[in-house]
Amino acid sequence: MLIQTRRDGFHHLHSADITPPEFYANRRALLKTLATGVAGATLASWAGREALAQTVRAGKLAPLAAARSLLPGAITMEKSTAYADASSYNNFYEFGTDKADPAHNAHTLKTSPWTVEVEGLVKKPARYALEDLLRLAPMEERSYRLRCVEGWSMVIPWIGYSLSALIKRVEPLGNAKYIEFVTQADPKTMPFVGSRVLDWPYVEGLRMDEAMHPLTLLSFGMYGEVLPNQNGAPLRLVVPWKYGFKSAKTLVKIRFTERQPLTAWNHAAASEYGFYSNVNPEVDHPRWSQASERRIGEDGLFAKKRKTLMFNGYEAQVGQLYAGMDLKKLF
Ligand SMILES: Nc1nc2c(c(=O)[nH]1)N[C@H]1C(S)=C(S)[C@@H](COP(=O)(O)O)O[C@H]1N2
Ligand SMILES: [Mo]
Repeated sequence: MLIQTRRDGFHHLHSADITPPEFYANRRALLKTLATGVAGATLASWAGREALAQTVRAGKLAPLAAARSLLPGAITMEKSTAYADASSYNNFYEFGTDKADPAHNAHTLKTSPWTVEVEGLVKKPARYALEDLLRLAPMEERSYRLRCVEGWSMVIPWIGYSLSALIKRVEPLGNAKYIEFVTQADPKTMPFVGSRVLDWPYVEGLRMDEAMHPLTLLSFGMYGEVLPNQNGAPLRLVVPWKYGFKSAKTLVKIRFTERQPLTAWNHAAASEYGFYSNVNPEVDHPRWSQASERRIGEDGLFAKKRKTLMFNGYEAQVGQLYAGMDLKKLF
């Protein structure tokens, strides 16, 4: 969800601005909201998403077998978000900026044949067919919290394996310090590629030790099936301790670099989206607090917001990666 500002173009619209109507305790506030064009359109799209959610069900895509992960921290005890919500409330700007757009539009994405190029500072650069990536390591099911920078969260049972399995296979050179993740940008199948929302392709990056951390997941599926297009088919990154935008969808290239790569959101608004973007309730976004979050599915009138946890609750697993760093400066 975006708003346009005078200064530097488009930005995430905070979830406080897209609150569903039953959140409004009094009618006057609701009517006032309806009177403004942007919020009015948002309410309409929210109703549309509710209708859409009724039609999205698990059990339609190819099953993807996986063993429950034994990795410490990989399976939260929290209840999974309903499949209908996880697959109809999405950020995937290549298919539009409304939360319902990806579920409506992403059917045009052609995910087969698919190849992923691994290049840059590695001993064994290679072009992998999706089929070979699917066989590269045993599939695990991991239930991760996903915290969007906009102030909402979900719990999603992903299927995949640690990105480290692929990294080890291609043997990074000593001077490889970062990895850049490049995603698909095909204007023929992705209707919003070419719009000026972001510079395409959508690119992300991780420091090598972050990429090598076992929790960093290369994901091919969710809820026992292959990924729906709107969630990043045929493969995506999932980095559970970082804001959701670090988890790049629909990967086509993985490049090993010496310098910190430029990333799409940092490039669009450097003061709002840093390279690290670790979930941190103590560092507010310049335009809103990050101290709490709304869990999707807990949208009822009396639903309480949840407190956002440091590193999204993964501090025991990943805190060491950032020892000695000033997390306010390196946000
Ligand atoms: N290629 C691409 N990847 C992307 C995005 C995007 O717009 N394009 N949005 C990001 C954001 S902001 C979030 S919150 C997550 C949402 O993932 P989900 O829709 O599977 O919950 O995907 C991330 N990955
Ligand atoms: Mo996000």
